[in-house]
Amino acid sequence: MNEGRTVKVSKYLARHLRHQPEGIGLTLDEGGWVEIDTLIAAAAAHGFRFTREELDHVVAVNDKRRFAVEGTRIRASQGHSVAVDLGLPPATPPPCLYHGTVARALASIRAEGLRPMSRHDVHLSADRGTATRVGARRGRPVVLSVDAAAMHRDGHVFRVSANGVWLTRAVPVRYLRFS
Ligand code: HQG
Repeated sequence: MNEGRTVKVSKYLARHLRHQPEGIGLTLDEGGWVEIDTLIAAAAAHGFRFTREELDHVVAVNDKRRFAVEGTRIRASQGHSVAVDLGLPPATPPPCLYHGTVARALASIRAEGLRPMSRHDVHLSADRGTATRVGARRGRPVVLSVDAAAMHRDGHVFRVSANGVWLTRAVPVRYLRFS
């Protein structure tokens, strides 16, 4: 399976497992899971064919381990805009987490802190490098530091996805460092 095909199948899976399952007539269960056979059949019925072997390859080689397979089912590990409950337990974050963004978002972030925008949660990274890559998707990256220790102490709930993304509902501006 070549790189282009892998990316194409991965993007298709991300779109339908996170954002638009109904676009191909799929219903995710409340944990975000769907039967792999059902997914493959729904995609084929809507003009996009891939095999179980291709799906397994995409899941295995995905750079961010975006997808989790459990038995006969698959789900996206994070990043949803549709309502799902990933069932992740609250976790204690490292003292400092990072968020990658771009300069044009800063005025609004300074005013209202980090918000989940179209997703469920604000996505935070444990290392600067990952946050830099996240920000770079939108332009020249700006990395903000989050005082996760103080947030945790103050009762804000953190969870960590199966692929190591730290999730929290919002980050009030007092916990952000902009330098
Ligand atoms: C910004 C990718 C204005 C925020 C990545 C970001 C990640 C605000 C954008 C995952 C704001 C939301 C998520 C505020 C936040 N005012 N802008 N108050 N609060 N923003 O895509 O974190 O490749 O929903 O800085 O690797 O960029 O899809 O979030 O620029 O893990 O697997 O609003 O998506 O993963 O954008 O990325 P997103 P994100 P995948």
